[in-house]
Amino acid sequence: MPFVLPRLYAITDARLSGLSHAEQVLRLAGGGARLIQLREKHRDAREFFREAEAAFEEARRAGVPLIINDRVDIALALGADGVHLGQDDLPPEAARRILGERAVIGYSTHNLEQAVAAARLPIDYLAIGPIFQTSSKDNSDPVIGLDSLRRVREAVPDLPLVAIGGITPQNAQETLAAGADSLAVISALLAEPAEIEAHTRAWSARF
Ligand code: 3NM
Repeated sequence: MPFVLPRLYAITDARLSGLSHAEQVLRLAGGGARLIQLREKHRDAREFFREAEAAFEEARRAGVPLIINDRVDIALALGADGVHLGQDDLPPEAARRILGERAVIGYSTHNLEQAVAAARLPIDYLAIGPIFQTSSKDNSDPVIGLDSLRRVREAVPDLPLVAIGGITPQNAQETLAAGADSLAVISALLAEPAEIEAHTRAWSARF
């Protein structure tokens, strides 16, 4: 059975929010998030693992699936629901061998060619971006825009598709209309830490 993505795909960012991953999970889940990815680009494996353990506990308590960005080892050690891989991480085939059939494996792509190639991989969903300008990713790939998103949707009709990069309440509707099944969001949820729950609730209610 294909993995069904919720409309909102929340991603943590400890630098932007100034909060632990566990606290972000608590607030995002409190606002109704139905899927959360832990993304940590600045800590070593030991520190990230410790944080991820605490965050996983919160996610389990809230009944929200948790996906680990980049780190197959941490996903496996935690027993997390899955992993999200970039173009420079372990290949999805290897992650599948390690994590097994039941794990959710997502994969980042940044242009049509990568997205088409990804359709042959053992993945559960495809991410494409950045759709719009973003300041949440270092060395981000060129912005691809909604037209490219439409082309990816046409070329890869059968894989669940996550749009990422610069998605806000203002452009969310047109991003869904261009073919995204789900919207991955960092700053529009986390930039005001005191409002994470309220913003997540507003997104969840609207989409
Ligand atoms: N990946 P925001 S863009 C983590 O293009 C990430 O693959 C991207 O954050 C990609 O919602 C991005 O703040 C940052 O723009 C998304």
